[in-house]
Amino acid sequence: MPSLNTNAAVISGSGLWNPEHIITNAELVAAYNGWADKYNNDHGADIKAGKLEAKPKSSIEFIEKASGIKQRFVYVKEGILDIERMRPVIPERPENVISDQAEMALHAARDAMDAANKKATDIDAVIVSCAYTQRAYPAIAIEVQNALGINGFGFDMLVACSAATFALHRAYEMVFAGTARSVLVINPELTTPQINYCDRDSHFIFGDVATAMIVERADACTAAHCYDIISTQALTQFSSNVRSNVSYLSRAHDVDPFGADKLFHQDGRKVFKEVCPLAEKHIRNHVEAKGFTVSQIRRWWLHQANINMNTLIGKKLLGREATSEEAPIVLDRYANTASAGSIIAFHLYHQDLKKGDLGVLCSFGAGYSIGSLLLRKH
Ligand code: CO8
Repeated sequence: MPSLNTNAAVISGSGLWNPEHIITNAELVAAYNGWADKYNNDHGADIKAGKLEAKPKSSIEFIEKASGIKQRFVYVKEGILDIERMRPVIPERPENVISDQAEMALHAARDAMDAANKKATDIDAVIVSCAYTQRAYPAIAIEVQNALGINGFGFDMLVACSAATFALHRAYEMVFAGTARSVLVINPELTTPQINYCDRDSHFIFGDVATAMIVERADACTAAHCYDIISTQALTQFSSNVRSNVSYLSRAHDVDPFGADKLFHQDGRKVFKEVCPLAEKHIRNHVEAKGFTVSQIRRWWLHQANINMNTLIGKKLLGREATSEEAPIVLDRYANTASAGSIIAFHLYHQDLKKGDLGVLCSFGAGYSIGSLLLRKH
């Protein structure tokens, strides 16, 4: 590794890959309601006797109004809409075949490397960071590193909604410290296997996608669009209001490894109420600590969990509603993609900024966790 003496780090490229399959709200609601009807019919006697609660119906109007989501990309569509199954069919691959998440990651990684004009030999580290990895080891990052022919090292990290921003923080610190010239950060968010498609409150929330970014030394950057990382800021505060108990311990606990509590579940109302003020305060503190005001921020690449959350945070920050140009929304097309949402927003809406324009990239959600980066077009 060469000895490095610069501390300026930039984001020099981003990448995005989405699966080819889409599920609309109408398709999802029809499947859920079909399943609920069957459940209520099959358990009619117990429901009548008060031993079981009837399953309530979902609605397209509710989903769109409560979340802003209109459709989601899914890695595999087969099985999700089958009322006898209600989960995707993803055949297990043999150990000598690339894993699903590494394959998703590679698509986004190549896109980001192209945007940054970087070859495998320019990169010293790979971080795969997302809400779940499909196995404990070997790291998905090392599999991707191997597939791309990158020297150096790779590791996986999990921080739910803030996996992408927290990984960018680590990449920034590695470049800053001189332990890597260039870091490839990838977020293969394969969320659909963890969704309870029989839960009306959460069946519509998530989609699958992969995003990637290159963080490198400013003096090595040759990209057309490059962003100085002015600073990073992170906050975590423990909460079980968004939780998944999926665990290798289930085998020892003698519990159902696929029980409802092992899948994504949340108290969405509480998350909304508690996270919005936390995120607003965090972002304002971050911007002002660096001597700027929020009115100087040209673009907000915010976490994409719920449109009403983003509208409220925008209003709290600016004292008015942010325009779609200032704070772009992608969750209507992509749904909540765990940590990838703010990276998708950046990827699709960054090229129009002018030299010197400021932007904030910020995630907020499970943990709770909030991660922000203050960026300036180079
Ligand atoms: N159709 C019709 N009615 C419904 C439905 C539905 N599908 N779902 C709920 N309702 C009903 C409720 O039962 C309730 O009825 P009642 O008033 O009779 O009790 C009524 O509608 C209103 O329900 P809510 O108060 O729950 O509705 P909200 O307006 O709060 O909207 C949301 C629900 C959309 C869940 C909203 O609260 C929200 O988005 N909150 C924020 C959630 C959030 O940001 N969570 C963080 C997500 S975590 C993350 O981003 C990454 C985690 C890791 C990835 C995991 C991958 C699997």
